[in-house]
Amino acid sequence: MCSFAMESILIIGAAGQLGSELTQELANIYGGDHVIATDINPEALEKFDFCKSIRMDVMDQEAVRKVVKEENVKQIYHLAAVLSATGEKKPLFAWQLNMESLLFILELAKEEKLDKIYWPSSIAVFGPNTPKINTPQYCVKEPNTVYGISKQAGERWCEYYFQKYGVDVRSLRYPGLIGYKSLPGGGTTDYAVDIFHKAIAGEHFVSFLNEETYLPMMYMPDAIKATIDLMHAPIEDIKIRSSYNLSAMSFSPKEIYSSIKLHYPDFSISYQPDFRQAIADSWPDSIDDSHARQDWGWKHEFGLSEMTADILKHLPSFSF
Ligand code: AKB
Repeated sequence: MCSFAMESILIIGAAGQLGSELTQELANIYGGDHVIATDINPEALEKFDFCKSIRMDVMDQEAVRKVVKEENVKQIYHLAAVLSATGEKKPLFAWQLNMESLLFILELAKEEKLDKIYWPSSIAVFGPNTPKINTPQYCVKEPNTVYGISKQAGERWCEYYFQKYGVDVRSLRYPGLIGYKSLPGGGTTDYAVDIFHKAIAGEHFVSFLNEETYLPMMYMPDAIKATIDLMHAPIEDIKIRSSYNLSAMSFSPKEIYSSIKLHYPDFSISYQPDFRQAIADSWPDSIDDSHARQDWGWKHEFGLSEMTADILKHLPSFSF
């Protein structure tokens, strides 16, 4: 008698900022029995009581291959990465983790004939010579962070595996992601999450970016919706196989502070730019995402004031 494991979706790096919320949404859609949350940190996996969870290091190729085969994995969301600020502190490690893991997952998808792969790219693929305002999909990209270089190279590999081997890999260039259900780690846009925690704790906020630094940003529910919409779009609608520009809003530390101050009038801020200022200065102020809107119907919901009101409504009673 032979038995077949039901088809599964594997999330690598599930305990991170994006993974925590995406895993929940995938379990809502497909059922917890079909979703496997994996992360290198075993304690962080405790929150995934609504789906399967396995402690797994993406650099342990045999372990990943074993899970894919034994659990009949058909789709992988590969979210594990070192982000921009941490990447500048550990450049060789960031390159190794970000690149080797992606290449391995693409190769595995080819060998095992997986249905679909999702891999996040970022606005970090752009650099100081990129047009800063309404940055187009196709333009000069000369990233000067290790994270950005790894995302740019990763995009080329994604397109290569699609064109040469037919691997259905899909990707979005996320702006800074802001949510209240999980904490980011090691990014340049993280200040826009930290600021809410300081506001509700009644504490002063010190911004590591100066007051006029505009960056593209997105509220997490929009990012989750974009990811699911992209992955559900018919294959013929996906015209870009590197990664899609994606946009919702753009603001500076001063503007998000003002938005929060409307709800918390005593909230105070000061500015002490550090090494992350140079990273932010090399990235676009705003993004043109018309290809995503045309090809698969992307539409964002939240702007700065809607996001601020929603976070300040939920964060005070949310426990990590
Ligand atoms: C970071 O700041 O490194 C990330 C990103 C924009 O990809 N949030």
